[in-house]
Amino acid sequence: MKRINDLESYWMPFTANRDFKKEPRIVCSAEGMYYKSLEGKDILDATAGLWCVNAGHNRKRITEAITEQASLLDYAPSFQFGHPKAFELATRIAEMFPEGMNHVFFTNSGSEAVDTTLKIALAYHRARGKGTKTRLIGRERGYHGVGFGGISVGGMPRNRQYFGSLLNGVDHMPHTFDHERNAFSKGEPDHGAEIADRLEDIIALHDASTIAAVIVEPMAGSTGVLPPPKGYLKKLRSICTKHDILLIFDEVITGFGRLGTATASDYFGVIPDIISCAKGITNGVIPMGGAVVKDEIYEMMLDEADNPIELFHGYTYSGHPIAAAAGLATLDIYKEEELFKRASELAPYMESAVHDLKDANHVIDIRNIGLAAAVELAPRKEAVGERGYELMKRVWDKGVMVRFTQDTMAVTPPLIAEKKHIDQMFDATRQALKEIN
Ligand code: PXG
Repeated sequence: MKRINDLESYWMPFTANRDFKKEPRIVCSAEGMYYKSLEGKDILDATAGLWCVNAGHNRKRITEAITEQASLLDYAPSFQFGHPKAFELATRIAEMFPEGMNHVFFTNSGSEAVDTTLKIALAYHRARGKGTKTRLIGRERGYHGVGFGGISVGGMPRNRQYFGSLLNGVDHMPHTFDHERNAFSKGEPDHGAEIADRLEDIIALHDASTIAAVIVEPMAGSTGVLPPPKGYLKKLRSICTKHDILLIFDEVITGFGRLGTATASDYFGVIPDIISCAKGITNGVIPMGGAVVKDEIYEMMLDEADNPIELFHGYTYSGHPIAAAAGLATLDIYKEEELFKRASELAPYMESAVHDLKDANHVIDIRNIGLAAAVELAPRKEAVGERGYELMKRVWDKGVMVRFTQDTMAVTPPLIAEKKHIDQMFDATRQALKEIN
């Protein structure tokens, strides 16, 4: 018989399983800004789960909504049938997202949302008689989830190198990180708008008639919080428009308030053609994602379809009733508590608190935008990521959960955070930095 506390059977994602299972970090409950660990210790959530628990933990309104929904309608198929809450949630998202983007295709995760955006882009061009437009352009250091589409357009080497040849017909723009010119920038860095022009080189190489879409995170999150250089996204937008290429913003992290606005598109004043979203859509309580498209795309697909079913795509759980109920309750909270505004009001405080770490041990760069901040450490010689991993464990021992990608720490608290929580996060980090070599 298995022991209850046997940790072996669960193969944990994106985790050093051996190391974790020797020294597990397990949480058993959560409330507001805090988790409770297995040992009964309060752990401050400086990562909003994995960038998803934007309204904080255990919100009664959401838990009640899902309980009620489960006993009313537990499941309904979304192919050829419907249920009210999926329609209602799509309408509510459309109201919140940029003007003219009024159609939502539901998925169950960010990875599926991204793959959905790419498939819509291909099918759209084909429907309008431009079926040669099939190439997809991503960006170095981009993270678009872990589906084959997402890792193909993504630019995180380790997420790609183990998995064969991926999709063909994909190219990548250069990333926008420029340590020399932009280290310790606050908000959008001053230098690098011209990096967008490299897209013109890629178009010149392949010809616009072969390119369907460009996909970027408006703020690159997973790679370590890289806000776009000033003017960069506007340039991407105009190059895509000029060449009849769809622009996709992957807003899985930035959607629903991370930058203090409903979307990053809003924040930067740049409207893409398709947006992928997930995470904050349900406050992380039930898995859900979506692809939100411009009206022209939806209408073109419906007008030009060669079959009554206009898009041969969908998931068993697209628009799941319990996820939809969680989504509606979540959007109610965002609205009533004005959490996006609250995030934008707290952002300057977090900016100054994180930049106070400038002189701490090992720190080589600090970046921030909205309620997202990164502290980058110098890697140890021939052991990239080791120092970051050690710091993450130390900070956990001090009662704070932070997230590391290699040697870059990301702090992305729930939008309900208060100044005292921000202080606690960075005090713990400062202390831990003193303790590691
Ligand atoms: N796109 C973006 C921009 C993301 O950040 C995904 C797609 C995939 O979403 P799913 O729901 O399939 O995981 C993501 C996910 C981190 C971290 O530490 C970030 C993500 C997931 C896990 C960890 O930065 N983002």
